[in-house]
Amino acid sequence: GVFFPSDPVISCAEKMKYQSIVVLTGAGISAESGIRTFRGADGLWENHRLEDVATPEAFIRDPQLVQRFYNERRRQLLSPDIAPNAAHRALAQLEQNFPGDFLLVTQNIDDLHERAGSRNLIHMHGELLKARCVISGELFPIRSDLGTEAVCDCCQRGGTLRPHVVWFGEMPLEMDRIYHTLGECDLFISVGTSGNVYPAAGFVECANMAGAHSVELNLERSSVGDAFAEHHHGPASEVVTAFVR
Ligand code: BJW
Repeated sequence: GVFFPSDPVISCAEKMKYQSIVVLTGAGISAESGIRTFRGADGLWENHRLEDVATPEAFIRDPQLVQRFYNERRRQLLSPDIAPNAAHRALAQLEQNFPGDFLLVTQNIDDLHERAGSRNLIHMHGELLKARCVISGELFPIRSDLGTEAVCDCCQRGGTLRPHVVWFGEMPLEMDRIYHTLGECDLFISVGTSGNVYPAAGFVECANMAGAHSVELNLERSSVGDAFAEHHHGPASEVVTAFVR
């Protein structure tokens, strides 16, 4: 339906009626910051489908290709023209002002939520600015190119560092904590995700089963749009800002 940004959907009084909010975000929230989404018209990278670079099989087959994909995205994320937008800031503000429990679960591997000031945040698909040793599991900050020959600080061996991201077929991170919080939330808000990738696409059903009110904020209706009780369609910078005002 038509959404008037002047309607304060979660007004101060509204906010008080909820005790526990879970917000799920996807690539759409970072689109207006200049970071490409995955399944948009320009969703290909060097003519490779996402499924050809974001899998453990791809990393075994062609580690250079996969490292290049993430090195390029790391370079872009750290370029001076990339910054959080109004939607990231609005969620950080909501967290700060909300008196109850607040958890932000992002599928994004960028750090724009942190830069906007979000605190209680789970990166369920990992973080672009970290590398992980496949032997020890130890994490290392990485702000430049990761090479296939990089030597790991913990085991002093080459070739053990991989991007700290969750590929298809791998278990997303901190799922116990996410499901536990979903089971107790009374408001679930989904922002900028197409609803094509599980388990995140199923979170709305968990929230519904817990009796929560569910709201979809996205450019368009997502693949799991029917599961939401309330929808506001438009660019995240507008709909999120208006919703949490
Ligand atoms: C805007 C906007 C603006 C644009 N404002 N909005 C159940 C059924 C079927 C399959 C499965 C299932 N359960 C598991 C699977 C398999 C698989 C899966 O889901 N496959 C599907 C493709 C069918 N899932 C997995 O493998 C997951 N693991 C798992 O389930 O483990 C369990 C297990 C493991 C082992 C044994 C047994 C069980 C892992 C999924 C990992 C996903 N990884 C990626 C890559 C991460 C690293 C990287 O970034 O490179 O994560 S894939 C990619 O998709 C990335 C994203 O986080 C994820 C979601 O994408 P997102 O955020 O929704 O982006 P888009 O582009 O799709 O959508 C953007 C939306 O924004 C659109 O709607 C736009 O309209 C909108 N938009 N501009 C507001 N300005």
